Amino acid sequence: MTETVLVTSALPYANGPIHFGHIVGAYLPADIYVRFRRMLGDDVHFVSGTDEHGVAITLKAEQAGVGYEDYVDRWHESIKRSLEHVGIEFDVFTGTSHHRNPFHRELAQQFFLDLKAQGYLGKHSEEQFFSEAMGRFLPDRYVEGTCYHCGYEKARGDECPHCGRYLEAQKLKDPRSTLDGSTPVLKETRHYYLDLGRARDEWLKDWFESKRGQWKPNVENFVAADLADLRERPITRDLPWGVPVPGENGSDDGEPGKVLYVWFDAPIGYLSISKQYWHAQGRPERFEELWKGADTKLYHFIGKDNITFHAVVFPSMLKGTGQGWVLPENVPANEFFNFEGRKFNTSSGWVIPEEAVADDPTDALRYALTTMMPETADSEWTWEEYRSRVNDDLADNLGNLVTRTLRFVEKFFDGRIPALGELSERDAELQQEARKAAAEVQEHLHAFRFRRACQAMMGFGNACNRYYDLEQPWVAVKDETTRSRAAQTMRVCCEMVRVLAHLIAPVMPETSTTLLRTLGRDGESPSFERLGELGGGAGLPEGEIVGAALTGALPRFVDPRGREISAPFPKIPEARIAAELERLHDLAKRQDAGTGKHSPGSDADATPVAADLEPIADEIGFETFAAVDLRTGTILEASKHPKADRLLVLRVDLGFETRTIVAGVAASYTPEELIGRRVIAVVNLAPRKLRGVESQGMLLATDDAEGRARFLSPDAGSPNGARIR
Ligand code: B3M
Ligand code: ZN
Repeated sequence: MTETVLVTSALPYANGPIHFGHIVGAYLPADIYVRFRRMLGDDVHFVSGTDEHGVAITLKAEQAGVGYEDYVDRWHESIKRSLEHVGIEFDVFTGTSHHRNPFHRELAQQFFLDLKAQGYLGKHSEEQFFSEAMGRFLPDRYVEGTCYHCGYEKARGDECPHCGRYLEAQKLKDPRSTLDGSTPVLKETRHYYLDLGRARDEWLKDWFESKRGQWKPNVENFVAADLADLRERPITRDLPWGVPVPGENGSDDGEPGKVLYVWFDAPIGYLSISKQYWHAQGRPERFEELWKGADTKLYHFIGKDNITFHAVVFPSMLKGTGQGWVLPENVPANEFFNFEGRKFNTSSGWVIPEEAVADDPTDALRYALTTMMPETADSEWTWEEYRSRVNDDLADNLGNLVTRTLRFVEKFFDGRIPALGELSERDAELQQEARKAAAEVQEHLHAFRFRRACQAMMGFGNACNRYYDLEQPWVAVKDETTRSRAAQTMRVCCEMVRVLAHLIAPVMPETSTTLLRTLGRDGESPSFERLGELGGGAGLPEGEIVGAALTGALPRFVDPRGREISAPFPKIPEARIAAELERLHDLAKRQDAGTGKHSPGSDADATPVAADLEPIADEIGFETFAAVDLRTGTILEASKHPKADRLLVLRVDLGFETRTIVAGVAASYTPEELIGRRVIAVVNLAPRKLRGVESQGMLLATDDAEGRARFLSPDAGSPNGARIR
């Protein structure tokens, strides 16, 4: 019986590039699952898009000096391209900001109003840190102070990295804002709260119990722990960017200056993106048919850090509206994926560079990533493992079978598929293997065991190669009396290549298509139906020319970029891996030096490299650079800011005048040591008040390995006021 299936992949934040850690967590498994369910004939709808709200995006756009919409647009495009590069094919991929998806705001507001009408929303005031310098509330994680558990001085408002405890920001000692260095004040603000406790008591716990044993153990354990300690959660924020809190009539001014918390609106994005799609298709009714369908099965593919929101909070929202939205059937979350022993980290460059794999077949990447997937525990990408999977599994196993079969048929049988004769015992055994593999692959994919599914595919490839070796067709073909046996062997091998082409389709869709085309089965849709049946209506037609779609005397393969290659999966040479490892080794050395960590063999005298290398900013024209007026100067006076511990007030001689400049360097320099210090100042920046003192410029500085500010100085000889160019 076919099913209606909704598959979602976590909406990536539109504030940075996506790397293989994300891909292997939530996108590749979803894409494989979608392709698999389609092979079964199910009606599948695959949705994702970018998550474009939240405080991080708001701040980053402001820091970059770009409008919120422009900022998210840039990352939206970049993320979309990266996902396409690994062959992730969504039905729809848009996002949650209003200009990209006009359905989102309204639907998120409707959720809010429905939850409110059902009595799920409370509203009350609490004190929150507020930066007077910036005129805005500070999210907990942007407040730093001394931990009230362990005394660690750089604890964050939401947790202490030293003792690992969760903190209540309001209780931090000596709080300071990490955004502007000011000492924040506590200020009252009113927010809406989602009553998760009520959801748990009324149905959530029972619902979860009913899922026990069906979800992955890593997910079940996580949710069980969440349910033990479930309280109300604030779902609004004081921010200028997001979905405005709606008024009763659905207007945008329910609470001026407040928006819905990003984790409230983001999962609604799955629905609003789908709604947008069906409207564009001219079938708007399809949206609710799917998302309220009694028989719809909903699957959320996510990484482990998103479990609570998808398995506890979002279901509570869906059900709490009383609108009959479908609840998730399963939340097959993955664990974390690392890269050569460390966390993926885009800003420090600890990622697999795109150019390092740009020439590899997409399917080689997809396959290798799938075999390394962090399905039940954290796992990692290593270059050695990648090389083994490509060389051993794809080149020596799958590729070898395909190449030698096609070449043999080409050479000895005019490239035509030989007739099918009586099955020998060995033929029948292999046929059994094919049926078994088909059953196993399906079983594993159904249970989200993607790694095991790959093993079953390759296990079958091995069985085929063994068959070929035992049959020795190269001997049989030489003798007239056994030539028909060689023909039968080749017929069986061709049939098995076809079986493999179907089995690998969810993981390696391009290769599947190429193989089917090679066997003259252009356009055959991958399926598990009657796999293993040979000839007749199910198998290959006799006399069909293999390699027909390909060129040259011997079968050739064409890679995704249209280049001819001699085998479907070229081997990765050892030297390539060595080069990648060397690059990482150097990077690790520099990073460890930068963070003051001792690494064996590191050169103590070498200039430390920034621990958190920032990516290079977008290219600018010379005019943009020239528009910044930089001058040399000398600090004449320095004193503490009367109201902000982080700030120093400096008087700087700029040759043409002396200016007051406020700098957030009190943690890095004493006022005394700065007097007489040569500096470089930006002199055409609009003046800005910092905690009541007007700053008439900015001094150039960078950070040292400990994160302390270091001023830049001109070489001796340049008078104050000289222009820097
Ligand atoms: N954007 C967090 C993340 O990218 C968040 C997921 C939203 S899914 C609705 O990990
Ligand atoms: Zn602590």
